[in-house]
Amino acid sequence: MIARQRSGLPDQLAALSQAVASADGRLEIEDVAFAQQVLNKAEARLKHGTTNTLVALLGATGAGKSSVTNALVGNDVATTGVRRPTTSSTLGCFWGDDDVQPLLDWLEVKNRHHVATGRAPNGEIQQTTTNSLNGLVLLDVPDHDSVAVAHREEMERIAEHADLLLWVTDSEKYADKAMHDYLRRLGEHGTVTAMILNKSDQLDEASQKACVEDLTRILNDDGLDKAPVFLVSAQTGEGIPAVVELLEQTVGDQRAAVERLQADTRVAAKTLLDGLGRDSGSDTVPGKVTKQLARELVEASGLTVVTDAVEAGHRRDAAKRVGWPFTRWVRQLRPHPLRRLHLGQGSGGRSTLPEASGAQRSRVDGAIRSATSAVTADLPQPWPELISEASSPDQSELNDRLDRAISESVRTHNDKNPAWWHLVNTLQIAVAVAALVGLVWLGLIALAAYFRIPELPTPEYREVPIPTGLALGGLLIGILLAFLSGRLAAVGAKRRARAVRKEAERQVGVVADEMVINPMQEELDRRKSLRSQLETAFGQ
Ligand SMILES: Nc1nc2c(ncn2[C@@H]2O[C@H](COP(=O)(O)OP(=O)(O)O)[C@@H](O)[C@H]2O)c(=O)[nH]1
Ligand SMILES: [Mg+2]
Repeated sequence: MIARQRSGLPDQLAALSQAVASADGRLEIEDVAFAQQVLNKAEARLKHGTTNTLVALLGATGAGKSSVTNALVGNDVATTGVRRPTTSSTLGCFWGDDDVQPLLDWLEVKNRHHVATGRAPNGEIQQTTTNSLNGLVLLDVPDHDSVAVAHREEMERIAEHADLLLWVTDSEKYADKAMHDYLRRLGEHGTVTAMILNKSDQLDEASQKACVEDLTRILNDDGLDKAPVFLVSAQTGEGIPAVVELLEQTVGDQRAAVERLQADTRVAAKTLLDGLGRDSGSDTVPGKVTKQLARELVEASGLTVVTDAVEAGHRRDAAKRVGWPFTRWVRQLRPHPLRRLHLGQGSGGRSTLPEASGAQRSRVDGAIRSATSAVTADLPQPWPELISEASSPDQSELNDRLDRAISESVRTHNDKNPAWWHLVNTLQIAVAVAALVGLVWLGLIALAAYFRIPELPTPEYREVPIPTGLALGGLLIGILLAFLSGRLAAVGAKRRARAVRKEAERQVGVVADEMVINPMQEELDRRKSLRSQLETAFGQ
């Protein structure tokens, strides 16, 4: 028998148990239930330790199970022949200590026989307590082909719980379809399966050889290439010592129980792995899907309306600070563009971005759908459904969060008015004051002339009368300054709008990640960890 790493079983069982725990809704119910059965059985079987080895004799009616039992026990403990009342229940023959009883209780085998005999080196049966077969529990099981449902159920139950499956057949029955159908399902159990070709006394040497070869070939086809074939005659005792040797080795190794459970674990893991579908290779949401989704969400969230308002608002704010002081108030008559969207300074709460139109909403839906199908294209059900469910956010929550992302990004870039505004403002006021002083001065001169008051002295600077210079210069410089500042502010407005757009795109990207991409990724991660757990359970 080829031994698998004994220490592997606890890890395999732990991994299978983890997979079962997260399998709900993700793997086939029956497959998960089967895996759970394996886990339960393993737990129960291992509780009884591996000092005893349960060997089940399985096969069709009349193959010689009971006769082989008797030959191995060295005593007629099992009733043989065509009509036997005992074959409706299992007979358990045990070698060695009585402490095997709890194990037989677990197996629900009531019919028990303590074997207190052994074989002397010369092959003779003798009374003994020290025996190389101590720890062996040989189970004479009801017929595999029994027409009675209860018998077949009993046979299947024992076959399910035994550590080593010892099939008994003969030259007439060895190709039996029912037996090989059963064996094929045990493809992983090669190391805990052996075949006894009984009644060798009925065959000449050539036929014996042909039978063994044929049976070996069929077993290979069944996937049980590791299962040995023993040519035996229960009647003459031929070949029995080889079977005894196998049993001694198996009992001595104390590995059959673990190997049996490992084989079961592999079958359960393999079935679940098959249900998981093939490894599609990519288990992360592609970067371009993430980017495309964020882009679509930005478009659908009405960001352009907002950045236009940011730009206009910036120009309006600039005009207020650096515009021509005499006409500043005109622009302030109309409401602030951002305030109108409830996005301006000091405006809290929900913004009044245009409600998502039907077209925008379906654009969002479409974007999410195409992100989902890009990710699930290669996956079998139920994964596309699970992933699409995970990545379908609540519409109003999504709108809310997009809205907030945009308000946030406007706020981030709201209160950083450029420093030059202050400087130009001071300059504008100084220039305006100069213009006013000039105008008032000129007014006074005009007034004096009107009332024929002696002419006021008009000082000059380089032949330009100072009041005239102040008035005209002040007005001209003020207008020029306002014009130039306006140009500069327009550039600044564009830059601020761009910054808001960039920040909004970043924040919308975060929303897209949190509400769509991450839930999708989590489901993909779950599939990935299921796969790795099942691969561990399979023993890879
Ligand atoms: N010739 C011959 N007959 C056998 C041998 N083993 C069993 N038989 C006979 O085959 C019949 C069925 O045997 P049994 O042990 O009851 O088969 P079971 O139904 O598998 O338990 C009985 O009549 C046995 O005497 C054998 O090695 N050689
Ligand atoms: Mg029998």
